[in-house]
Amino acid sequence: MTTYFPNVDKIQYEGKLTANPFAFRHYNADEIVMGKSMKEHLRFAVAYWHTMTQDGSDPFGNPTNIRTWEAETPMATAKNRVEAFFEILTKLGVEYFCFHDIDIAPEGDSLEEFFANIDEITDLIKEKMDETGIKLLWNTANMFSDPRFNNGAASSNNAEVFAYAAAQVKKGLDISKKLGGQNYVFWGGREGYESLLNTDMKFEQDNIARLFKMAIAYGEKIGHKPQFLIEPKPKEPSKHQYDFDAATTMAFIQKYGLEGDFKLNLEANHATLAGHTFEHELNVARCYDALGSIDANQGDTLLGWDTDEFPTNIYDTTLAMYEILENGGIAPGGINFDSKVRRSSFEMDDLLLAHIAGMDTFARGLKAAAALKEDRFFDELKEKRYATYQEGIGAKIVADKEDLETLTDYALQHDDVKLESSHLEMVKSRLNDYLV
Ligand SMILES: [Mn+2]
Repeated sequence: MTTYFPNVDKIQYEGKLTANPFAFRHYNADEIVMGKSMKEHLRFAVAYWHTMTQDGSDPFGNPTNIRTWEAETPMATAKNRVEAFFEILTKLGVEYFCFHDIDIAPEGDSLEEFFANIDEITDLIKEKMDETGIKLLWNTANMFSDPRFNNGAASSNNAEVFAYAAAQVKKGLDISKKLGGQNYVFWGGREGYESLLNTDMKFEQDNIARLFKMAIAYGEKIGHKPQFLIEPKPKEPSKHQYDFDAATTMAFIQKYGLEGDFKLNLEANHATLAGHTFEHELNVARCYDALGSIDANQGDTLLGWDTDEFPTNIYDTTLAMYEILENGGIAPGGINFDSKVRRSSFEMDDLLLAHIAGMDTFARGLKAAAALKEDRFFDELKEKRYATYQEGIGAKIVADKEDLETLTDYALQHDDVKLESSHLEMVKSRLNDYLV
């Protein structure tokens, strides 16, 4: 059997003192944290697009990545990629993966040829899944790269584009059923507008909801209902994307009555592009019981675009994992590395090193978040901060027993309000103790 990573065996946990770069220093799959194994908490997934098809090119430079799976024809390359991908998953001990339709199979010269290529490649993927026990976290249709999606997919001004997108979604659900996909994602990169001068925003959003309802109906028809997820992003490639952030997307989901079928797939770098922290977006989703899955990566605060870097910031992963613990876990979603190696990390083995870094960073985040939860660090802070609602007038307010008149009577007799300091600097300093 061909191996694409001949120098690396299965990655093992060796503890933080190891000098072996091909070892986990913090991620110990079977270690129990708060009653569950780390792998059950984290449900890691590898993203086909960044890991298998990203070539290291940028708007100013040619591809840099050395990829030994490149072959004579696009189909031969696609088949090699399946082999290499499952070698990566197996060596990392990652049990889930995600892909867009165009990542796995060449588009060919027609939609019919594209679908035939998808059928052939998903047969291979299914064999590998059966052989290894690795599962499909989610798949999606790429409805943004081809020039036909210039003006959107479901939100396009051209009905033939809508039909084409619908065909891709149908195929996506067919292969989700074939591979036992647990979730199905919609990311509307081109679902937005360039100028309101020629855009009917309401019409376009109605059409996006139409496509989503068709997806729900088709899932019911074929007896396969993955958790549907919408992935918010504020901009890039569109100037203004309709699924701007978690709150905007929840308004959309509620407006069109999609709450029973749709949750959110939240990405760290999309959160920061929207001017939020990642934990803010996760918390918003939790407020609506709509935290579905996450795309793990990080942006660069010095850059205004979506850099999709592997997560290495333990502060961020700790606060993200805290939200996930508060959510009671992320299943049937997972932690998908929507992350790409930097242009200068062009060797094959960098793909493994980058995932090891990301997995270790999330493992550290999990451990720190579990300690925060076990110590009731945030619970005690918040209990104290909202204590005035536990008794007296506060308890009556939250029991809905007061009104503007009764509260006016109360305030007239209690107008000497005393506040307590938040001591926020001390809180942040104590939080640091959990990270190191
Ligand atoms: Mn991104």
